Amino acid sequence: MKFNSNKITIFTIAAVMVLFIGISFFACENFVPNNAATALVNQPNEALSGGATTVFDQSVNAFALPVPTLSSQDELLFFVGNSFFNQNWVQAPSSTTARDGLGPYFNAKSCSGCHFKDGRGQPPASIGQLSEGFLLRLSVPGTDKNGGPVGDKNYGLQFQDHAIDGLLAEGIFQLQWEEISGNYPDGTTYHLRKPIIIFDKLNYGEMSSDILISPRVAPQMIGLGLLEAIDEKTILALVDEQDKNQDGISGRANYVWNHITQQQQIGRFGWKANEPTILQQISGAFNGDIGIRTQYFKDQHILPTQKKAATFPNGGETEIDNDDLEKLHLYSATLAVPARRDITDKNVIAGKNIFMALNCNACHVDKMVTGTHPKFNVLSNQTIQPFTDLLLHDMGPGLADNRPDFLASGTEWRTPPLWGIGLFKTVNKHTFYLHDGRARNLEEAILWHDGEAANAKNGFMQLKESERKQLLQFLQSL
Ligand code: HEC
Ligand code: HEC
Ligand SMILES: [Ca+2]
Ligand SMILES: [Ca+2]
Ligand SMILES: [Ca+2]
Repeated sequence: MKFNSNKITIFTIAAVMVLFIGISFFACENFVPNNAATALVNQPNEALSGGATTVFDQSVNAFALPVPTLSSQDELLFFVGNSFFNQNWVQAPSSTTARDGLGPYFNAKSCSGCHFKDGRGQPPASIGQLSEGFLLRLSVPGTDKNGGPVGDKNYGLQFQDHAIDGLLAEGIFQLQWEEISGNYPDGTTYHLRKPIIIFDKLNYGEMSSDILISPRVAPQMIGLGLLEAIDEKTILALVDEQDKNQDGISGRANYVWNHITQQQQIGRFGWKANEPTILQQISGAFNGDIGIRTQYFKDQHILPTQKKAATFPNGGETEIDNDDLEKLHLYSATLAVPARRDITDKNVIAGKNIFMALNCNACHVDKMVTGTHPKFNVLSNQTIQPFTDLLLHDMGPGLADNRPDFLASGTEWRTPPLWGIGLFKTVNKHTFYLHDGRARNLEEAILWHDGEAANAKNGFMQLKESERKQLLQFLQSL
């Protein structure tokens, strides 16, 4: 393996050390960059990505299982929550009042319509195809009174491409793809693609000329309660806003508005860490994605140009009651993380060494210990391998959506957890990665890294082809 210079290696070691002070010291022991052959042996519990909450299913249901340590009572609630996740909401009025109130504007009729099999969504393949877990966030420049984005006057904060019978959807969009090619230093060619969003139809007037659009796919639902159980101070210990250790990486936390508690709070969920809690994320999803009102979000967001929508019947002031919302909350927090596979394969082990040596784990942090989960105690005190720091990083202009979201700038994204990414193909029958699904495989996902991750990307490009393969094999084992 080639390295840019010894300096980078030293910085890397320093980075790893700084990152893990306050958490633990084991990462340094792992770190044997120049001798892949003798390097890292697997740690005890290497396969247990979710600690004692890990499950061992590698099938199409790998993301759909409850943590095995749930009490039998909570397991029952989990399965009721599961039915709320899967059920299609219908237009009011309906004889099935327990699930009416869809819309008036919406993106999908159920959570699982986007988070299919609790897995990863994908961008629409062709015009006219229903998007499976893909949506467009919208805003205009500026911030609202809580520091969040400001909606477009005719289309709000999200483009809803469906509406109930009798109303026009907000419109139709399609993606076109710009192809980009490049070469590795060894001469091998690679190809990338970048989406261009085209609105074929806008049914409620013009969009602002300074509209900001952020395309996003639905993330996999696993391990979310574990991420919520990480203490704030554990996350903040990873912040290096001034890049004091000079490794080029300066992660910072997003702070977002918690509508439920009415205060600023560290953001953890969403592609820009734009949501503070699972409860708010799922209530927001009901409201924005399906048009279902909860105790927390009662506004139907009917804009002045959409007044006709207000004349249609709705499912009541709240369209799902709080008891049922809490079951979905438990469900969303306790979907288990599947165990790693092939951990004794020598290529996988070599790939992990390369991952550490390239400092990928400065952002994709390989080990953390959860604190106390305020609600679901089985998630507390777990040693987990999430491969995220939950922080925002400037990823360069290529990935930028140029749409700020609370403190996240137009070029910043939250490091996504890498646990489970090798199973997308099994669970969701595709291998699209990154916030908008532009990467067609893991290799393309790495090649899009830039900005704070430029060193890591350049290090990857300078690897021998066989070493690149080993790194990808390691990622497949997650
Ligand atoms: C139209 C597709 C769609 C529907 C329907 C949908 N989601 Fe999502 N979901 C997304 C997208 C896209 C994101 C990423 C949002 C962002 O970055 O702002 C997301 C994010 C999430 C997250 C945060 C995951 C993470 O890793 O940060 C949770 C939890 C979630 N959704 C739960 C739900 C639940 C529960 C429902 C049903 C009430 C639901 N979603 C309905 C598309 C959808
Ligand atoms: C500076 C922080 C940083 C470093 C260093 C970094 N990444 Fe990432 N990584 C990110 C962020 C942020 C994203 C999400 C970007 C997006 O979706 O636009 C990401 C996305 C990914 C994804 C796609 C995940 C998904 O769920 O779609 C993979 C795979 C990945 N990184 C692997 C790596 C590897 C391998 C390395 C080392 C060669 C690396 N990363 C180094 C921050 C980093
Ligand atoms: Ca409704
Ligand atoms: Ca809208
Ligand atoms: Ca740094």
